[in-house]
Amino acid sequence: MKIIAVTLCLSAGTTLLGQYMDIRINQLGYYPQAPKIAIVKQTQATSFSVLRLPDSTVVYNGNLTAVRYDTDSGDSIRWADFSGLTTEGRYCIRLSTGTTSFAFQISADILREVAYASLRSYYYQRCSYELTQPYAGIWSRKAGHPDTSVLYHSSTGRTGKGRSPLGWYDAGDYDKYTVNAGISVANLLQVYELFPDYFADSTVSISESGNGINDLLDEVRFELEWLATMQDTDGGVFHKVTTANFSGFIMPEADIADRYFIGKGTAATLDFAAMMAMAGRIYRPFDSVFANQCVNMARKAWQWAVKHPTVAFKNPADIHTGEYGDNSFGDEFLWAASELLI
Ligand SMILES: [Ca+2]
Ligand SMILES: [Ca+2]
Repeated sequence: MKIIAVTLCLSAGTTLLGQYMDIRINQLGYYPQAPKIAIVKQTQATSFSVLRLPDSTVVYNGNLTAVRYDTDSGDSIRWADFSGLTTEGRYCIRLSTGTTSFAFQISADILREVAYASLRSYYYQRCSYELTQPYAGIWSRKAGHPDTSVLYHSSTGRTGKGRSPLGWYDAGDYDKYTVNAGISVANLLQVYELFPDYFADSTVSISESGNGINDLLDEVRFELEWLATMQDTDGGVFHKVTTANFSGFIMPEADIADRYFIGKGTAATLDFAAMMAMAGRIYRPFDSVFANQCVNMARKAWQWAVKHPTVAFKNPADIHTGEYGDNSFGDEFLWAASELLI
């Protein structure tokens, strides 16, 4: 009997879920002035209402579009366009068949939490850094990869060891790549330039929250401090700091294989020049000493690239981590020159 009761509950729940899923909404919600479209799989419905929650007052009525075929999903669907509803609040959609959607929000802050979570994702990627309460929650962990004794791989033309701590792990491994840093640092610093108050101090809950400095600038600085260690004395920039092979799925502190500075290349050097030029411009009001260092490093990198304009990075035979090769440097020259000129 128990088994039958559980089965009935599950099937009732599945049916309900199926009905909700017949109305596909943006589960994060909608900005008040943005287009608002729900996709309706229940094509026998012809009209819809939007109900304000929790009182279920109808605040908007509309007709569904004619049935159309969605080539991406392979479904026959109708659209419910409720862009005309611009009042902030919590709502659900009800079709003429009686089916209702999951609840959703209309709010001017609708993407704020996910934006903060996105920035905090870089905090979770910190190398040489222990993640602690209250910032890391269930993802608290020990520090890994101090990178205070990194070997110069023969591809660098140097011998011995150097320091390369801090920075963010790459997306799927514990290695650190200069060219990959380029896209993250550039996008984040551009967000700061466009919306300087969005990630104000203490918005994101990282260990530098409360220090009086914008939390985005704090997080990017963690990457820039690592990047500064990647420039060789001649101005050229190493392509990456990695182990010889990927570590596999182990905790950071368990990956104790030797780490190497590897290669130099035109792409890494120009990306570095661009990032440091941006940093010199953006951090100047808060730390002019650091800003001057960034500009000097950027210029030195640019000069190296002008003298070595076609050095394409290739993985040495004994290195099997991400290559991120590039044979075309026009885009990197354009980016670095632009940032240095601003
Ligand atoms: Ca801060
Ligand atoms: Ca390129």
